[in-house]
Amino acid sequence: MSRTPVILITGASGEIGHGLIERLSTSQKKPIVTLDLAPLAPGLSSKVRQHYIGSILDSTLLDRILAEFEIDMIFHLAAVLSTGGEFAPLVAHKVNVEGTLAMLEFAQREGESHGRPVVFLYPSSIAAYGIPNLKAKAEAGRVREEQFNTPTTMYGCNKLYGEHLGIYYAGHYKQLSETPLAGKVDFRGIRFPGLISAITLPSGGTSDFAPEMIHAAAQGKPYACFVRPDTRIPFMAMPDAIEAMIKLALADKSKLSRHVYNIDAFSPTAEDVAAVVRKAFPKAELSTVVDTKRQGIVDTWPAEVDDSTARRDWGFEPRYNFTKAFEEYLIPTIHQRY
Ligand code: AKB
Repeated sequence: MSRTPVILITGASGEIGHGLIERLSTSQKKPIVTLDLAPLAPGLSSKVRQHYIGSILDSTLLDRILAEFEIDMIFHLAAVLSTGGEFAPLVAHKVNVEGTLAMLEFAQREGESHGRPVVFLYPSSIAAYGIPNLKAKAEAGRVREEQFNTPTTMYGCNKLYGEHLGIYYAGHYKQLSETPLAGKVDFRGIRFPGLISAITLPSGGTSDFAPEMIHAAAQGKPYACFVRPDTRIPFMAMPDAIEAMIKLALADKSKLSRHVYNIDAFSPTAEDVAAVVRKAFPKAELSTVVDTKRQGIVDTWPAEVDDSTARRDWGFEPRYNFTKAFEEYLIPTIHQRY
């Protein structure tokens, strides 16, 4: 019996999965199969061929998926984020490293079985960077992919290592065996900035202060921001993150000069975000109560990254700058939500 070719999304019930399923279900002909420990959000089940509830570490479940479907493309979103990972580092390692390894091995096997490489889209993160102090952060400018690769969180270490595992699977897998096995995984990664969605809220991240501030204000709830007002890291509106993932996944491989790319959109301070939130929601009750530990994490992340290679190789171009993200996406969409 022939298997149906599909796109597989792991961690599909998380904040990126929501928009990715919506977008892929309208733009791609191929059916979508999803996997997560949790059910899909209401309204999404009808957009996927099948949702599996289970773990990326369950090899029996992965075998079941392979028996039924031919996987052409994987969006491997499942991860424990940077704050969550500091509370449970071993769990983060298991999910982020062992889980990624299991999915790469899965992609490798699948690529071998149908004779062409499986595109493996891997969301990495600005957490892969670790700038030693605020002076160095201020002087760093737009940080390039190969600079400051010294993360300080378990999640950052896991993401950086996940990138290296992907590159290994793409180019060097079992390099001493007689039959060449490398190249059956077409690994493509993006180092995402903090993401801000009008629809979903992240959980367990350290860039969460911006989306939390906006969603709290929209619901009329008070919010105490856990970082200093002058804290600056890169952010991006969720629709641009989703477009970028799809664009890189579909990009002509011959144009890609690297496996992992920075992308950037805007870099407001926490105070800049608070100011537009106050303007949009004049009754917003925003304050600051610095959590020195989480502050310490974002202080190691760059204020801006250099995404010129993504722009050149596969035409990355965000639609939303800071003003547009709020005026044209976040505020109007969030008003409909609450
Ligand atoms: C986090 O804060 O952990 C994530 C990220 C920047 O990757 N949002």
